[in-house]
Amino acid sequence: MFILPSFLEDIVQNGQPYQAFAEQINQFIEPRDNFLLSAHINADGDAIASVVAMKIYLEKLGKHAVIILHDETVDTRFEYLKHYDEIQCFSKHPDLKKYLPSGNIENAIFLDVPGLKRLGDISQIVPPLQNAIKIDHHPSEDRLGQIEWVDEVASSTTAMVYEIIQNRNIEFDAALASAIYTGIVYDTGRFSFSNTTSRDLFICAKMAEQGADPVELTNRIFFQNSFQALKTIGRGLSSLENYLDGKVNVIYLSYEDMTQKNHGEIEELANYSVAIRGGEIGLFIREVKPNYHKVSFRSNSTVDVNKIAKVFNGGGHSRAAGCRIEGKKQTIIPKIINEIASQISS
Ligand SMILES: [Mn+2]
Repeated sequence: MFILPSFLEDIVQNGQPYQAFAEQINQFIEPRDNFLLSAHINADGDAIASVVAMKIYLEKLGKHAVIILHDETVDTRFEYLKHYDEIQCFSKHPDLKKYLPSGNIENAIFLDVPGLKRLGDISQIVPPLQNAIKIDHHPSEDRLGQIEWVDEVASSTTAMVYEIIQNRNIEFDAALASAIYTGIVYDTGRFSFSNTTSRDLFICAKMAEQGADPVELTNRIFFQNSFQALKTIGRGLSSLENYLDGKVNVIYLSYEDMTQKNHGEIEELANYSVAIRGGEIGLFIREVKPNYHKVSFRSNSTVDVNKIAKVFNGGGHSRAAGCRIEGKKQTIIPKIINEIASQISS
């Protein structure tokens, strides 16, 4: 156990100290049991780690939780996390009795997800508002619970879960510390994105003291690709094209290019799309089904890519967002570039 220095307890985000939210959330959890834990579709490192960390915390409090996601497959880079094997897929009829003594979902904690659309199938089993809470750092889309702690400045949802746990002075064992470290190192792009704060470094230093291994975790997440994935990354890099006088750079992979199994392993290409001098916005577009594209937006500048993604029914953060678009490469790229051009000029 460690005690936060008082100046950190007083840090204020969005007008309220962390501790006020953490306290409220702990008061919600304490009298309850039989929790559903869930996160956004295509769960990433922060979504998975925040859910896992919450499950470990609930267990330490003597409570029971089932993790159910929309996704049929979960990124195998995170298989080292405790409870990874217990992540259930909604469409495969999860066994509630195995995890919940009551056999039913009574309460829910939604993590790293701004609204119903991003929950996918899980939106079908959302309990009444008074029995649910949301902890997230995306711009909010729907109300999902009676308490909503939404902090758009937080680096990651996992960093917010840390605040909730430390509010109760619970011991961080190695499994919990590794989950917290994973979510933060993932969502900050190993402490390189603009969302990285001294607070994240502080938390991760504490987690390293409690048994998280920074070398092992960073390498597992970022530097252990399959042979096929690295070849695909190479094809993506050689596809690079620029638009709007070099302000926008595009990496494109066709359906035939996508030969690697784990799509999570090539998402680094999104970050390469803005790793170009003079570039302001990067697009990583891949054809995940014939004539159906997944698009990742990255912004280096003041351009809010969440706004652009929203035009195409997607969303995310101001500097990193995504959407899905139907159509052929030749039609969707000009559509997106035109939208960016109009947003830059307005
Ligand atoms: Mn996140």
